[in-house]
This record gives sequence, structure tokens and C-alpha cells, in this order.
Amino acid sequence: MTDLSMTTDTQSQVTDGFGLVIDALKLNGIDTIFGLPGIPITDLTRRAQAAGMRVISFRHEQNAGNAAAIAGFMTQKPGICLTVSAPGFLNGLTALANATTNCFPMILVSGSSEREIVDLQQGDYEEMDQLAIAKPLAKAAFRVLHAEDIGVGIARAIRAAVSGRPGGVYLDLPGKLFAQSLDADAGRKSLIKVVDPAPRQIPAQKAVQRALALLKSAKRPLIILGKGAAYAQADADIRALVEKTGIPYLPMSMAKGLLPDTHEQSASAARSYVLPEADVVMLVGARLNWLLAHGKGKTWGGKDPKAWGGQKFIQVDISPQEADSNVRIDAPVVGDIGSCVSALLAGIGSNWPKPPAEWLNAIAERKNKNIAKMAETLDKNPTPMNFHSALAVVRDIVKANPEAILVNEGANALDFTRSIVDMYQPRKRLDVGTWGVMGIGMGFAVAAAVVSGQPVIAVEGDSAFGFSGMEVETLCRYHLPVCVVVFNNNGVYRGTDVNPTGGPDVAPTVFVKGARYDRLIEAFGGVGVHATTPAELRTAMEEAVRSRKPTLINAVIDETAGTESGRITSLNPSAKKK
Ligand SMILES: Cc1ncc(C[n+]2csc(CCOP(=O)(O)OP(=O)(O)O)c2C)c(N)n1
Ligand SMILES: [Mg+2]
Repeated sequence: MTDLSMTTDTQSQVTDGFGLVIDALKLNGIDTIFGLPGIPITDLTRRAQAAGMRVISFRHEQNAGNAAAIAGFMTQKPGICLTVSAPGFLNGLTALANATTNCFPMILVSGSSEREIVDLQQGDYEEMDQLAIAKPLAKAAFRVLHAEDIGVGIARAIRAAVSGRPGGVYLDLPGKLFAQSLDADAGRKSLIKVVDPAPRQIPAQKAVQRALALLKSAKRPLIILGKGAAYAQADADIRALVEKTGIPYLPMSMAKGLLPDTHEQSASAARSYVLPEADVVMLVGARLNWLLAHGKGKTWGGKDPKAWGGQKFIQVDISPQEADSNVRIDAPVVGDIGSCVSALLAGIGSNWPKPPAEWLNAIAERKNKNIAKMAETLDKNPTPMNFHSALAVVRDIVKANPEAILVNEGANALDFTRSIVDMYQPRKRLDVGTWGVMGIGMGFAVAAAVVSGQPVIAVEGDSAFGFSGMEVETLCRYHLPVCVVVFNNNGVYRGTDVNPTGGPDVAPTVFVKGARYDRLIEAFGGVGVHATTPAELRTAMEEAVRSRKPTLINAVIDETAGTESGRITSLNPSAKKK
């Protein structure tokens, strides 16, 4: 093993690849690595820890990658995921692709095998042309061959990850690089402290005026806040924009809490009314992808599934290529969300006319009716517990602890949580994002706790939890204040499917019935609780948040309560037949 204390400091005459990577990261304010050790990066993890970095080791690289990605979302600094070559790299790649899709800044740093052998396909240990494989899934991909280029390589990776529309970046570091030595002084001089890594992009005045003119002409305006708006950390200005215009708004899932969900201008409870009825829609950091039904079709009042509903769109986005991706954008405003929103605010001034009362009243009427209906459902206390009675508890716990971070994945476990649990602060809701990917749960939970120090509540479908469940050991190892609530309905969507052949195999969506997920965490010294009633769930969650002990609550949910794919049943090719 190499000397662990050696980094590029004034005492050392020489440095090496390991030391330069660590020094380059530290120089750029990166203090945490999420990863999994092995050849050729084991010493990198050791020496990073010895050099004062936080090194969080995982049980599978995908979870380390998801942790890095969400750390990037929360901090606007690229999250670092460190893996070994070929299989470790591939395990991290799903998270990298997911980060790129979700515009989370992360850098996947993977060790790789010897270039000469890989390129001649001579069968090296863990041989793979990782750079080529990463390229189509990353915003950018780089390889460093010489120790004197490490500074440039890391600087380029940082800029690519956080500038413009953020995304996942791959950095390939061949094993040989780490052992290269360099004069310490030359090494220090080769490093780059990136100046202004995510430069502001100021929108054109003309674009701002065009957008405001359109907004002013609206009879039934609507604002949609996306994950990009949450990422921007322009919270006060975004709130001012919504409040000064008086326009009703809808938060996308991860934009919940940008304004408190209980805000009177929130139209969430009247979503199916406002989308087809709005005449001018201002998208702020939200893309018109499938989550918004591509801006057309029945959701938007179109006559058939592909028809435009007649809305005019203003789109505030950092990417000039985003506009017109699905339907015509009449007023694109291109720039970083913070700069765009402050330019819009300046144009709005202090006497912007409120939207017509008929529009606001019509929304309020629907909203109040739906909220009252939901309150009635939440008040019921059926046996067994269902999603609603369990989530009434989670809703109260989050309300009492608004600083807590809510991680959420599953199908029904996701959709019901999103609509029932109000969020009160920005960037407190972390979920499956653009892809609806399962497996983010424990990676996000670990990173959320590590980055924020706040309590984390992870509401997990039992299937969703299984993708990253082994990381409960990681929660215990680092003593993280994470309360995992597994909504256990015995399977994917529901636990009730049967094998139509009558054969011994259970149906593909069904798991072992009555499984005790709580016992998993007990194996590592965490707190396990089996909860079959809302009262038991409440006591356990309150205790978990109070004690900050890693906790897993197995919340038994009626196995008949869910629907196929939650709210997206219609995306199943065969769903119509059911
Ligand atoms: C990586 C990945 N694999 C598979 C899926 C398909 N999928 C969507 S939701 C889901 C699990 C739903 O079951 P559960 O988490 O138990 O939630 P429930 O509806 O039962 O509450 C699966 C497997 C996915 N979205 N992502
Ligand atoms: Mg389930």
C-alpha cells in the first residue's frame, strides 16, 4: 500500500496521479466522494479519506451513482461517483444516464484497464472501452492519460457537468495514470481552480418583453414550475414572480415545496381542470415531455391524443434547443432560471393586473371540492391500512418536520405520496424523476442525509425498495438519520395477481407475502418496526425522526389497494383490455 498521507503538499518533493486527482477535486470545493473500492481505485478512496474528504462507500455502484447525482442536484456542485473498471463502471452507468436525463450534475469517475491492451482487445483484467460506451449516455466524456493533464481533465469535467443545462459527465482514469509521479511543484501548477463554472446566462430583453406581452394578454394564465426551477436556487424570486402576478401555478413533482404546497395559488388539486382550460402557460424549468403529456392531447383539451389544445406557451429554459420540442413555443426565454426570473420580475413591476376573477374562482371551486373529498378519504381508517391512511400519517410527520427530505419511489407508493404529502420547502422532495426509474431510493437517501444533515424520510414501494435495499447497511454504517418506510403490499402495484395456469410459480408481480423488511435493517444494528396501523406507523416515524437512528418501518398495506402502474395505467400497451 502507498503512503496514505501523501498528497501534493509543500513537504513532498513528488506527487502522483492519486494525489493530483484528490488535490484537483479539493481545489474545486468538492469534499465528498460516493463510490465503491477495488482495482485500480482502492488507494484513491483511502487517500481521499486521509486527505480529509468524506468517502461514502456503497454496496453497489448504481446506488453510489444515484447518490452523486442527487448531491449534484441539491448543491449545484457535481456529485462524484467513483467506480472500478468494466463491471463497476457499468453498474454506475445507469445512474449517469439517469443524471443526464434529469439534468443533474454528476461526474462518474471510473478506473479503467490498460489502454494498449484494451485497444488491441488482448483480454485485460476487466477490459472494456469505457469511454466509447459512456459517450452516448453522458453530456460529455473525457479520458486522462498523463498525470500533468489531471487538472485540465477535472476542470473540463466540472464545467461540462454544471454549465448550461447540467448533466452527467464521464471521466476515464486508466490504472496506470494513478501511479505516474510528477514533481510536486509542477503538479500543483498543473491544477485548475475553475472560475465561474456555471456562468449566468442573461436572457435577451426582447425575449422577456415578448413573454410578458403574451402573459398580459392571457385570460386564463398558468405557471408550471419544473425541477429546473428547483435546481436554480432562485427561490425568493420565483415565489415573487408567482405572487406578484397572482397567476395560479402547478409544481412538477420535484418542484413541490418551491412555494409551500398549501399556498393559495397552488392549482395542484385542480390539475385536470387547469391544463385543458389555461390559455397561456408559462413553463419555468419544466420540459413538455411525457410528464406533461407533451403539451397536447386530451390532457390539454385537444380533440384527439395528438391534437394541440390551443394553449400558447412561454418557456423559460436554459437550453435554446428545448423550445418547440413537442408543440409550438410562442415565447421562448432562454437563460439560466435565476436570471430569467429576475428579468421577468423587473418587467412585471409592482402593478401587474391580477388574472380575471372568473378564472381564479373556477380553480378555487374545483380545488376546494377535491381537497375536501381527499380529506374525507384520508380520515378513514380501514383495516388493513391502505395508501391513504398510511400517507395521512406521513403527511403529518412532514408537516411537523418541514426541513426533512422526502425520498420517494414506487408506482402507487409514488403517486399517492406525491399528491397527498405536502412539501413546504424547496428541494425537499427527491424522486424517480424524468424516467420514473426504480432504484434511486437508498442512494438518494444516503446523499440527502450526508449533504444536508437533515432527517430523511424515504417512502418506498416494496418493489422499488428491493432495487437498492442492501444499502440499509450503508445507512447503519454511517449512522444516517434516515427513516425508510416500505409500503408493503406484497408486490409490484398489487399483491393479488395469480398464476393463471395454477402452476407452483406465483404471478410475475407478486412477492413473498407478509415479508418482514424491518428485519433487514436489524441485521446491521438499525431499528426495525413492523407497523400494521396508522397509529403504529405514526409512533415509529416520530421516534425515528426524533432519535435520528437509521430506521426501517415495514408498513403493511392492503394488497388490493393499488392500481396497475399507479397513475400511468394508460401507458401499458395491454391496459385497454383489462
Ligand atoms: C429500473 C426500473 N425497472 C422497472 C421499472 C418498472 N416499474 C415501475 S414501478 C415498479 C414497482 C412498483 O411496485 P412498488 O414499488 O411495490 O409500488 P406499489 O405500486 O406496489 O406501491 C416497477 C417494477 C422501472 N420503473 N424502473
Ligand atoms: Mg408494492
